[in-house]
Amino acid sequence: MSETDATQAMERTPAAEISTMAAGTEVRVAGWVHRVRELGQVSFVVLRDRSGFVQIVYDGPSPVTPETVVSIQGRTASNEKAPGGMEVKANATEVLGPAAADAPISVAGDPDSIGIETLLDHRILSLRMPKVRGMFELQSEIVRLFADYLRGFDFTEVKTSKLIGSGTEGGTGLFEVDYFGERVFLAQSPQFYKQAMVASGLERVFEIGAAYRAEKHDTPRHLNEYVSLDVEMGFIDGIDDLMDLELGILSHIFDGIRDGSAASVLTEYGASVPDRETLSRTPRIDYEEAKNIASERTGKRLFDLNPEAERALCDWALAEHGIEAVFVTGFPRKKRPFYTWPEGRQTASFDLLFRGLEITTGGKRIHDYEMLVAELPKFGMKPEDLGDYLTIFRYGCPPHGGFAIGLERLTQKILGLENIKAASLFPRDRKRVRP
Ligand code: AMO
Repeated sequence: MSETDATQAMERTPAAEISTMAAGTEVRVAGWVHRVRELGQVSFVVLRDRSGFVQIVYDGPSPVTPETVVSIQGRTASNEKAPGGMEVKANATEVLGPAAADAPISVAGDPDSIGIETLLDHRILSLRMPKVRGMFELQSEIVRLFADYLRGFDFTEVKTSKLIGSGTEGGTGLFEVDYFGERVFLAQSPQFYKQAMVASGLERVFEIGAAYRAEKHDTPRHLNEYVSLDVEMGFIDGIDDLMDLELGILSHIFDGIRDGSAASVLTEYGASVPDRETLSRTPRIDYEEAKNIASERTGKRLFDLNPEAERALCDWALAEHGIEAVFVTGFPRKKRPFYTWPEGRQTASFDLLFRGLEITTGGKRIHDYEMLVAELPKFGMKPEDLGDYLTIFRYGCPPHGGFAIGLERLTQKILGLENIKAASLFPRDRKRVRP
């Protein structure tokens, strides 16, 4: 066996585990060169892998440069100045993937000192920054915990098509796609399909998928493509069932990230999440009451729950209930899509505002065929506009409702990010469709 083969065959030790090993152990570590420090007689290299960092020591100059992917064989040695008090003295270094020396941003730098546009312009490299990457490890946990919780209550995960024949959330904000000469759209939400799956007999479904909004504005809270965490449930009595369910989901997510593998990400961002008891105090207030509270707190007469009102309402909830979250219920009919269950001039619907931002919209749906057909003209719609959607209700559908949480908005608010774009791996906005 050649020396290289022997190196490859040795088990690879995760960087973060080196500090737990005895001095003098023969090890192989592999990863990216994070930082190089040349001191003449010796040089120090910080190696980065998925688990963390380890310090490597070379006699003389270092044979490696930043971002090169290397495999290093060596022996552990105590050094109180090394992370965790242990480093690796290199014996053999093999370059697995060389890196050019002209990187436009330094991966070892602090992402907070670089503007969001620069971070996004160089996304392939900025995603390597441990603090940036950590955000997506957290997101992976959020998604896992969301699914875990719902499966525990007999929800089935579905994946529905993102190519649709007609809009689900109103006619604006649709991206058109040329589908073999026919004009179709990218789904604004899985709204119709998740309802169809309740009526299919699954009764309880959830979906984690992309949603597309052709909104032209460029704000810190909008993306043109986002990940929607959708829930739909049959046989509900009303929207309190849905809000209770959402609090259960969020408590499970918050507990899971506070106490699990993503805890270090919260620490790095100096972030925290509410505990179960605090979250259970989230008030539920009517739309009109919400407007009054927001008007009072902003000193302006508000006719709508605009972003300023959302912030004012969360401040109010924190002051009055000790939680920076509030459910606003009973939105007026003209503010909700045609599929929402009407209650006089209002609707059986809600938004959840968290830390000053709407993170969820939900509601009870119209499941009665005749009632739905009668509602359509009020929205300037005809049954023909809806294709097969009405079939869901024509052939028997239970009372049902659901909601959708925007993954990036939730991440943004958990970590206290200024701009939602930071919480999207490869964000899509007015100017950006690559990388
Ligand atoms: P809505 O359109 O309010 O409701 O969207 C639900 C949630 O999705 C997120 N969201 C967005 N996130 C980033 N950028 C955007 N442009 C964007 N638009 C929406 C928000 C929002 O609260 N079908 C209904 C949901 C339902 O009733 O089940 C819907 O899509 O977090």
